[in-house]
Amino acid sequence: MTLFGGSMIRKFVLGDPIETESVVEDIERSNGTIPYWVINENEKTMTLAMDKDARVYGLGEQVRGMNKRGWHYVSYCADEPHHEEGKTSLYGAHNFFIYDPGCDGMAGRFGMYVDTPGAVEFDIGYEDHDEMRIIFKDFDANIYFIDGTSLSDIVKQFRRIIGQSYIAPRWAFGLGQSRWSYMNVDEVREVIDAYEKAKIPLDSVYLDIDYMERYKDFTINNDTFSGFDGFVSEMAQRKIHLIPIIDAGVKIEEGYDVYEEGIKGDHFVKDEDGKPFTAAVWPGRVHFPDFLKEDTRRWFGDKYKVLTDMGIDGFWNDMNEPAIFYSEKRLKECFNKIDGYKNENLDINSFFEFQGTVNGLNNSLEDHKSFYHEFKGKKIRHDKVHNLYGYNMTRAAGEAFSRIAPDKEILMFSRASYIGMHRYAGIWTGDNMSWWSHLLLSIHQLPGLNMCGFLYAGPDTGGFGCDVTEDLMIRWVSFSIFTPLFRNHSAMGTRRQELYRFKNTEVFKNLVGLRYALIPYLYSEYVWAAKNDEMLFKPLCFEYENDERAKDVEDQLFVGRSIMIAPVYTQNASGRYVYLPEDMKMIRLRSTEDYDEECLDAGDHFLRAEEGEVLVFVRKGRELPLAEPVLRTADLNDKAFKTIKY
Ligand code: MIG
Repeated sequence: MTLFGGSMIRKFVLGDPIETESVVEDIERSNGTIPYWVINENEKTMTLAMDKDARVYGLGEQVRGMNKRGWHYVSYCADEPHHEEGKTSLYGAHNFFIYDPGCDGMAGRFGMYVDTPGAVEFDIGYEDHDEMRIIFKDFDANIYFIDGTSLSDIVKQFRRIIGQSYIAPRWAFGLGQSRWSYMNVDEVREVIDAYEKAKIPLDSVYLDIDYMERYKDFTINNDTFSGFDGFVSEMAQRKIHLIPIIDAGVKIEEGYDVYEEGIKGDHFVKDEDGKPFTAAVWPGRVHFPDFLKEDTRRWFGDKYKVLTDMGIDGFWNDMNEPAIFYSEKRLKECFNKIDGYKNENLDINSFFEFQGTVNGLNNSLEDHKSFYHEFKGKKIRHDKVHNLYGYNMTRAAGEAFSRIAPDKEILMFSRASYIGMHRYAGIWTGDNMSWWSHLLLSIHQLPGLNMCGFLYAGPDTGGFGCDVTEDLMIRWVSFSIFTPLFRNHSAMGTRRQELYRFKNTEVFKNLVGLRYALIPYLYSEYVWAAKNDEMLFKPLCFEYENDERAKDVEDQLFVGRSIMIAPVYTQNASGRYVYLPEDMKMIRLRSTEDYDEECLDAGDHFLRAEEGEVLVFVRKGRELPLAEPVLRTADLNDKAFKTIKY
């Protein structure tokens, strides 16, 4: 038990948990019982009676709204490109939530972190609206129970025990342009030229898998990206950072150093027979490094030096759930099964079975149960520690940076994550779609991520899958100018969405210009939040806990200590309803030069916000500084050239 500022953190232990190293503070185990919860060891469940008006916040990167009640969520890192409300898992496993009782609730307000590396389900009023139930696969977990005086205070206690969040360099707040993939140096140059011509600020260009030689990590395609280090310095001269992707799987290929060293050093996860487990991802057949092993982390982390030595100072780690297209073993089984169908007359049932055999190949739980890690000298089946994989891949790099590039500040974010990874990197929210509902989803996700320590975060702006439209891009950019990670990324085969390709480039120039003008405010609030275990994005009710109306507002956010935003996320809208929990000054920003201000009373308002107009609300006694817009973060002058006060 530890006492901190009047709150109390108690640690309870169920069974014999695998240590995840997500909590960095030593907290003595409590032998009492977990307040309010009923434990059923046979069913491997914990149950809480929920008050009628209780709300539950947290769980990080997940589907649905900010208040998580009314659905069930499974923590099991998933390569899931369909972020729909019927889903239960996305890429992260973030097992922290706050239970906020109604006014006359029986249980008090508390936060809880269920630290367990395998699958765990949070049924929050799904089976029974009045019950919350945590359903374990293995009944082994460290449970941290946090009493707190307020929602924000509970978050602060939790953040303190998991350690300080990663702080990204300031240039990482500049706009990043990405695409799967820019295929060669000329295509990258064209993108930057076009941004410059349109006078839209830009700080980085992302390199997706095609910069590599046949998708082999830490290699460069010498036909299309020849003279890579020279190219990196050419870009640096233009004040552009190149950010290559790194995938989890290592291609099996004689003569490829990473593969050969991995075999020699015994660095790969193993199948039942103790042989390196073989699966297929982009490079074809791969082995997966056993990131749970300390010396494997050291080895793989050191590999990033190949790129940092060439001047690279940003990375995104992908496919680290890990994503698996198929395993060698199950592919064989699948072919055998299909052989059996060959001369059959497929009826409707056998047809669907046939189809399912192939469709069920990727990311199958059966595969997760067929390979093993070595963790602190013990052999552990993958599914039991699945949620630690991407975390430890990213940690490998994070731990390496201080050895291999001690003078550099490095940007890094990952797709899969577990709490603990927030100390090494940020995350992006993966393969969303160019849908209005996904713009809203990204608004919903940020506070939950912040609660779990992931402050450097953001969605693929404009959407990854599907075809974007100009109005969606305008509205999405109008929101993303506030998120630490501000990256435009889209999938192969979708409509191109670099900002200069749209008709109204002036609007994008102004919006991204605003972003750059906001960076001094955003970055200092971000660093402050990281250093003080605070959230950068807060739902209204985290600031106004006694305001009943504020509790229902899930489409407005406080960003830092001075401002609130209210993004437009529906098509063909000329404005939106905004709830003000207190009197505020509204600024309707079109650019740093062109805006109107209006003081508004607390309460509900319908406010006009045309495409290209951003609504920002300044709190009483606070101010919003704006810097002079520039084309690169490196050229930012921190001295505010305008300050909007209320
Ligand atoms: O199987 O590298 O989420 O951002 O563009 C797809 C190609 C692999 C998934 C990532 C996405 C990236 C894509 N990757």
